[in-house]
Amino acid sequence: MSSKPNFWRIFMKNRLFSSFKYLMCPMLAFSLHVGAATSNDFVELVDHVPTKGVNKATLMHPLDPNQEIHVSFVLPLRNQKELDDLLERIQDPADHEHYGKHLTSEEFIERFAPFQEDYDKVVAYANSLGLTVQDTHANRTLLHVSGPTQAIEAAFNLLLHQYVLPEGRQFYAPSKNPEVHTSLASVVSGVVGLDSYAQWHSYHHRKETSPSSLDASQAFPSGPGGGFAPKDIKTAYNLSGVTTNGSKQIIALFELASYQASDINTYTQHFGLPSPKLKNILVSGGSSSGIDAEVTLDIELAIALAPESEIYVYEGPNSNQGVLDTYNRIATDNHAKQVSTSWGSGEDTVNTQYLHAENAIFKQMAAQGQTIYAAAGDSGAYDDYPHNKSLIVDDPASQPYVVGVGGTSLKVNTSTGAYLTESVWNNGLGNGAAGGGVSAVWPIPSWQTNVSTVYSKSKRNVPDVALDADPDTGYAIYFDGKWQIFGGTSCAAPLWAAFTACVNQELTAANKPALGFANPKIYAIGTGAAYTTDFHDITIGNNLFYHASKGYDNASGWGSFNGANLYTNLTSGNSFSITAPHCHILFQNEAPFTQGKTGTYEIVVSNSGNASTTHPVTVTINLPSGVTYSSFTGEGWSFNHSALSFTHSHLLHPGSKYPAIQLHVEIADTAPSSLISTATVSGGGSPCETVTNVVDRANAAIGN
Ligand SMILES: [Ca+2]
Repeated sequence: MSSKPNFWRIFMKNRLFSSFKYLMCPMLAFSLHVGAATSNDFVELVDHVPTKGVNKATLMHPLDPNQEIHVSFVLPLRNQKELDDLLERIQDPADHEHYGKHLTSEEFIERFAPFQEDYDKVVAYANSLGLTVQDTHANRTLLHVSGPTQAIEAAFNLLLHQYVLPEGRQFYAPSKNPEVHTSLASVVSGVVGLDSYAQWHSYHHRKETSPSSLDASQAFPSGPGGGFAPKDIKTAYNLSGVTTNGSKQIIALFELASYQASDINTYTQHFGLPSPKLKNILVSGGSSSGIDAEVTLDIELAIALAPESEIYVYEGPNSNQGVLDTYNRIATDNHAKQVSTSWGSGEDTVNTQYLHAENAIFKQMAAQGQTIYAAAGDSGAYDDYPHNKSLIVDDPASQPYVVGVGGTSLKVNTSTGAYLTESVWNNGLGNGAAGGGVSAVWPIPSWQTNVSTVYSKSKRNVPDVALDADPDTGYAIYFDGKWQIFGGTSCAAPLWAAFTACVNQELTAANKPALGFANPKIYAIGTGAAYTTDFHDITIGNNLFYHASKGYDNASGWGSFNGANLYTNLTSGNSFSITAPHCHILFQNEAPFTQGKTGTYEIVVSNSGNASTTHPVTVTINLPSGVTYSSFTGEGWSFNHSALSFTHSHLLHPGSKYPAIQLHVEIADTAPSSLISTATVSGGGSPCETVTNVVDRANAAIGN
């Protein structure tokens, strides 16, 4: 202990000197605009100290003043009430106008993203503080910056301290909440990355088996070592008859580590699957954690059920800032309609301002029709075990716009591979059990309120669904140059995402909207007549606290998919109606045309779909040679002469029609006997429709 005061003093000297240098920057920069900065010119951003961690930890020393710290400014979305309302309507089958009408990323940015000028203001502020802008985000909700500890401390008027937990793990945290200049008070809602208390874990468990313990007499599961092979998963979960394979679909995998492509190639070659279509997207410089079994098994299991899909592997750093930036990149890219994450942290290890920043990203995914599945954790009802044996659920599985995926133990017929029984995965405290319970943060979502068996009637219940996750009934995975058997809810999440890729493949081919945020549909099925055919209801076992029971339970959600049945339900629209406008066009001539005279076409556009049009509708006419435009009548239509097109900007309700267009034309003396013209209607959110009109010209001699 005698050396500690000395050590402390040396650090403090450095700090005082360097803090002074950095503190000058914001003062000078902002004094140009707002006069001399005083403490009144700064506002505190609340809820940034990880008090739960700090309270049980021992303060060690100030953080090294030269350590590089990465943080992201968080900018709140605009029009949040409007967004919440839109999300409700997008998932409401009774709302003909909005149901299934997902936004593009551009539409989302236009309606809900922070303004560019506000984003620019934050960039200028970061520069004035001497911080380095590392990355900008297309939706302008995050700005990734970095600087040495002393610059971060000066920028936000706090100190960063190093702590140690009783179990020996170290983390750093701010001494107090950060402050930003008042001119940014309404523009910045938080700063993520000021502490490293949360540890983002992956949720897989390897089966420790010696080859001699394998029973060679068992035909199934048929993978190396007795693990589930891709076809075994399909057999057990009734997917053998589903012929889609994820073609033209992209699955995004959220990762905080990397993988070895040779492992994936061996997996696909061994099982006779197509060559993997992998794309790596490094976020915030990528991960520094190296090769990890998690990434490998996520990829292999996504391929197992959707072998023709493209797999986008998003790799970011393992920190709050890295996690947030990586999720946001998946949302702003909006390439993947199905996303899987097998990384999480106890809901109590991150502050609510962080959870709300994550939530904004998942709302954007929902608005864009991206379905995200998250592993519910592998410590049963005690997500922070062994650090803490309290009832805690995992983030992001407990987020209200995420599908939380729990774990089961699946037994199949060892001769045929057919489904036999399924119970909640529970190998005992500390040995792996299915995550599930009740969120301490999020209120119960609307789609969960009419479920009688949920444990909590006021908070979000987790998980939503489940799938085999027991390493003892685990999956054959090729990792690190050898075959191994893995379980964990990590395995269940990518399989659900791959199943969704197959569903979306069929929906897309049928011109229907993507599945989108799946919980409203899953819960509608769960509480409906199709539940027992679409799902395997888990009624046996517990996750160390919550017990499985008939219907929904907090140990296994609604259970595992009965593949082909749920697939058919989700793709045929039995459980919900697909709605869209359909601009139908009538295009006819009022009377036979005569050479050298005028003729008249009548054009009527009606909406025969079951949703309103969403933007202006245009009719374009293509006239044959010998017929030329003369004049038109038609209330509310604007005319473009060079394109020979008419546009109406009023939205058209289902079953109604626009005022008719009377199009008067001149018929040349030389016009042929058969005049073929076309009219195309487009816009309004409706598929394009083209109709042909053939008018036989009357004999000029008779007409005269
Ligand atoms: Ca159940």
